[in-house]
Amino acid sequence: MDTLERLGQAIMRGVALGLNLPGDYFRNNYLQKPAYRCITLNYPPNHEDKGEIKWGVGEHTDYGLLTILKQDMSGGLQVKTANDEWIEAMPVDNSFVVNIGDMLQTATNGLYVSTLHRVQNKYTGKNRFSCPFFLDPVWDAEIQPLPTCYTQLRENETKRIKSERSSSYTGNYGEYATAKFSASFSGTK
Ligand SMILES: O=C(O)CCC(=O)C(=O)O
Repeated sequence: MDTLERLGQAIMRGVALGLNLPGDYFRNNYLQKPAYRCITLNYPPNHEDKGEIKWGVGEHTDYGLLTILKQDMSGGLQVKTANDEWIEAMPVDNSFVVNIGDMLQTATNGLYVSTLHRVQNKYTGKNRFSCPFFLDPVWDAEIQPLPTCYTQLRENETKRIKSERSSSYTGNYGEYATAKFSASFSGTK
């Protein structure tokens, strides 16, 4: 966990510098005590049932700043491009996938887009395992556009940013995460 947190902080340092902010900006403002979580996911083999595709996890974005994902070599992770096309994020041995989360989209005023993704374990006939590490802001962080991002809302933003989700959201991260969690799991017991 400590190593992954250090990796996440290092990536966020690069993000800050790329946004013309001091390298320690995220560490000092959002990640003093990050709310990180690491979970292990097991996807049973997935076959089409009467022509209906069964998703191991349906399309969604992650709540926080970054997700650092270790997947096994099964394949099946798909991400949506800016052209609204689903593409396979095929596993590369000894590597991580890094997904942008909703809070980084909000903080950059839509300059960086949170990654819509989904999983279908359909290639190997065996269980698929993955291990995402979610690097989220401190629970009470106020999330709003960064000082260097007020005017950076790009004209070529994708439709999905304009229409939904978090780029219009400002407020407390904990409230956002709780509301999104409740909406995702409403109706479940
Ligand atoms: O298992 C995967 O590859 C993706 C897991 C996932 O949906 C997530 O990290 O939010």
